[in-house]
Amino acid sequence: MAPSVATLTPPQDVPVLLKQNGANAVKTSSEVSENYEGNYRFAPIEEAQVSRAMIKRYFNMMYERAVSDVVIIGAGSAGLSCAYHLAKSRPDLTITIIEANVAPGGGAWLGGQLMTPMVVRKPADRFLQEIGVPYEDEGPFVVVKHAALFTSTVLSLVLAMPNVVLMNATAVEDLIVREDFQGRQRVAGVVTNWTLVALNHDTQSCMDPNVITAPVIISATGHDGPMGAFSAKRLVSMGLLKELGNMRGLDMNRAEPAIVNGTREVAPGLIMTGMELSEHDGSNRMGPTFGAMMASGIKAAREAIRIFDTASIVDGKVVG
Ligand code: AHZ
Repeated sequence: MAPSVATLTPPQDVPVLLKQNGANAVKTSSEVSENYEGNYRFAPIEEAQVSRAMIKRYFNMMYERAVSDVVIIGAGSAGLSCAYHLAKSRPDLTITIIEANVAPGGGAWLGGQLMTPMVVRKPADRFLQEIGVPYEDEGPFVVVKHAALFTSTVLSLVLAMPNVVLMNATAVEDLIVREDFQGRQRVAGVVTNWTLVALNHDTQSCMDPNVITAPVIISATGHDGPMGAFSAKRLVSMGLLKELGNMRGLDMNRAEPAIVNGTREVAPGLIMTGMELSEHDGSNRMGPTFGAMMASGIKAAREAIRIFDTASIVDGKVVG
């Protein structure tokens, strides 16, 4: 019978790589060799080490982030721009991003009608400058040669920040709402599940979720997709919002400032950003111009900072 995983002796730690005279070959101990002439050898590993390397990190992360300072729902262009600005401005805050898709980025991997260039109206080009994304200047707007250049850049910057974690393939399927110190209904956390579970509640009996509490939730779930405008719709179904405004037709000149200037705490504890706001407020869509997503994300981060600067928060709860 195979020994139980618990009895396996893990191999020695992998030795530090030593370069040999700048040659192609990089050798460490006898076991490891970066040789592309047919003698490439990996450090030895036990399969259980791989499992444990992931499990302990992932579940430690879940354990630690069960109480977060900020939860951002959705890692599209608005959610990622918000995460970047917030994490950079407030490195003391723990920011947990929950993204339903396997691939973070939402609709920002492409421009319009599946074409690759991304149009950004000024002055949002300043955000591109800040994160180091090159563009062509066309006067009132700029064009990034491929939307994925923006998305991959902002994503990598966000993920490299020590105070940010991203749980993808994980859906927010409800909001935690409870009375605050003033007796108002306050959004105080999110209810999560693996997305594949969340999409299968109709095919199985009850598959209960998990929770993350946070004094500030930022919803950036967009307007379409399988769970689009999630928080806006849930506010309606639980009576915290009378009705959806419903997204209006396309009008770039109205839509972009409306989304940026309308970015706010739409219910106590819940800030809304990006195109989800168009469903909440009934503002126009702008089609493939992304400046509003960046600026709305920044505004959402600023709103979150305002809450942290003015509220009294103890153990993840707003108490004054
Ligand atoms: O997977 C969704 C996407 O990545 C994610 N999301 C949605 N519901 C979720 C849930 N739990 C976790 N319940 C969820 N994640 O949210 C992300 C939304 O990204 P998006 O790109 O769809 O929205 P955005 O507001 O960041 O950007 C909108 C871009 C648009 S749409 C548009 C138009 O139609 O006119 N114009 C622009 C610029």
